[in-house]
Amino acid sequence: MGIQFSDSVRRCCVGMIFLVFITTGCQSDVEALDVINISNTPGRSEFPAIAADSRGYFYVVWEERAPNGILDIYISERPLGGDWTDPEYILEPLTPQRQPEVVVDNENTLHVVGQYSNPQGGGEVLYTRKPLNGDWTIPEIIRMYGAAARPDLAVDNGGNIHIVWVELVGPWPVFYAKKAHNGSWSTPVQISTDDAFPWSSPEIVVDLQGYAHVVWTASTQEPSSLNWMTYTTNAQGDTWSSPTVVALDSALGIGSPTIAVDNERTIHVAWSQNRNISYTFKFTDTQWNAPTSVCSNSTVSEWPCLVTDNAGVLHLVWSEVISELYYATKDTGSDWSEPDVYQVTLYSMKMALSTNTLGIVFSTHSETDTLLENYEIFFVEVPKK
Ligand SMILES: [Ca+2]
Ligand SMILES: [Ca+2]
Repeated sequence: MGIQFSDSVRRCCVGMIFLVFITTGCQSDVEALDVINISNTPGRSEFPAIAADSRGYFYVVWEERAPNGILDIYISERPLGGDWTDPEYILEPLTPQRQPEVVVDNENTLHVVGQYSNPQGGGEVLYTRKPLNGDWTIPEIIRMYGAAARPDLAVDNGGNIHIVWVELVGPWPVFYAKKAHNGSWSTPVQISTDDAFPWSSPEIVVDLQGYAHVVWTASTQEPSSLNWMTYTTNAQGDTWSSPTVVALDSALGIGSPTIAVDNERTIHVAWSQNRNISYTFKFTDTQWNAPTSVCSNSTVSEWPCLVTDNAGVLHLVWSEVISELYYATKDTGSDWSEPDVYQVTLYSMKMALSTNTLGIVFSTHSETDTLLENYEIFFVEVPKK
């Protein structure tokens, strides 16, 4: 009996060693990161977004619920080699404002969108911009059904602003509108179909020619276990293509879509599926390639963020079991690199690429907040590979 017991223990240990080997298959050395609390406010700080300008500044906006209940969009910025500024609100008294997004154009003008609730309680998209060394402009309001939510924006090389958002009515249509540089807003157009009920907020990028590319996750409105990634573009002569399916999952497993487009107009998409991060791409005039897994392991990989740089290199970060940040790159024609691994507890995140670093923001409660009410905005910086 004793010998059999030892044998089974030995088999078990060999199995465990093998399992450890498997589960750490895409890992390298783990490095610690400085986690900076850039909000430090008594209110609940959530929904951060980040952008970087050509001077190496990072800008972070977020939704701040002050102790008096007022919801406002706050901003903090950090010059290259400097410290974060004290948070300040962008606009008052046009509140409540929620769910901000920020981009920087090639003149280093900041552009911000958010969701604004008008005095009648209707949801509208709010837009404002701030030229370098200037002030925020009087906000412009884009209104459709009074149920706007989760806007996203992108700016092209010509300074045109492209926005997408969801109206929470009927089949939750996804809308797009464009503002010409120093011009006015176009009439919003619906870019979703009625049978593709959006699950996630739409994500938009623009290419060098100024065309927009949009993804979101969708399902049918009827109870079903099927969900999919939807893509559409206006790259065919300003008319929007019928949304196409990038990837499908039979157990509602697709989430967190993230999209990038490079200077060759190749469109890249990543998302979370079956505890892993999936990736695929297409050229402007071809179909989507079959999705591949960026880094297959048994642990939970989620919240991917994808950007491309001017050299066409893809930079992808994601969270591994919440406690680690993985960072992989992909050069044109190559496979994904072995990920760099950083020890940091983070949740749903946003990322911006600066000259030599990635800036990453996320929201969670502070360590001293035992009631889990005072959420803060945290920033970490990772050397660019
Ligand atoms: Ca706070
Ligand atoms: Ca995994």
